[in-house]
Amino acid sequence: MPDTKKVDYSLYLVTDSTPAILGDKDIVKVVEAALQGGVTIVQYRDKTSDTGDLISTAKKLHSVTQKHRVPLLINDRIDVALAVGCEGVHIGQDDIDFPTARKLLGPDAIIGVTASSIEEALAACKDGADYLGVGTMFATATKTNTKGIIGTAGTKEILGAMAANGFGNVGTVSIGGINASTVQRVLYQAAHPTKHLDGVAIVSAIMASPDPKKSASELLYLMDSPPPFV
Ligand code: TZP
Ligand code: MG
Repeated sequence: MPDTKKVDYSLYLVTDSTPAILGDKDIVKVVEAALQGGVTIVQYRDKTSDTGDLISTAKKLHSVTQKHRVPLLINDRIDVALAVGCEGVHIGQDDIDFPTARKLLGPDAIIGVTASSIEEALAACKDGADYLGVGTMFATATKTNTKGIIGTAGTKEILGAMAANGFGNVGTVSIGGINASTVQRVLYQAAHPTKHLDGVAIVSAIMASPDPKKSASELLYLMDSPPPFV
């Protein structure tokens, strides 16, 4: 990855627009508060809105992320990322293939891929993914159609395989069930001696919080503190 693409993955916010998580709050206000609390990268993930609404919301989100000098990625939708001119996309195993995404978005875009196994992780690294969303860490109500719950042990194996195959420089964020009660355990237990996680991806612990700014800053504080059981 070129140096110009240095990205801080440490506190990676994934949005959710469903009433169960967002309630009747304004997504842009929640994301802005989370940015004030220290979120370092944002993924706009919205599985239900039509293309016009996706583009209009993504444009609003992009103006707040730009203000905070934080990248905005779009889940699944290359077309939306291109329309908005944001920094990249996140794609799953069943979405557009990586080479096509890279061709459409160009070398400077940040492209992340979900990986649930060593095979998926290494394939995405070989394709040239900038980072991997590794998971699902723990079962979560936010996404029930997850392929596999891999826990800290599965995550550690993926990190070790990445480093062993020369992909230690590819970013990694863990996703699924990560909140203030689990974040320290995730970072500590999933760390492989040759590669540790670059960050954690969070949906409900920030998007559903009554105080997203406080929740984000608490998560960052916990990430910087050693777990109490060490
Ligand atoms: N992919 C795997 S788990 C997940 C996604 C998008 C949702 C994680 O949500 P939460 O609320 O942080 O557990
Ligand atoms: Mg997807």
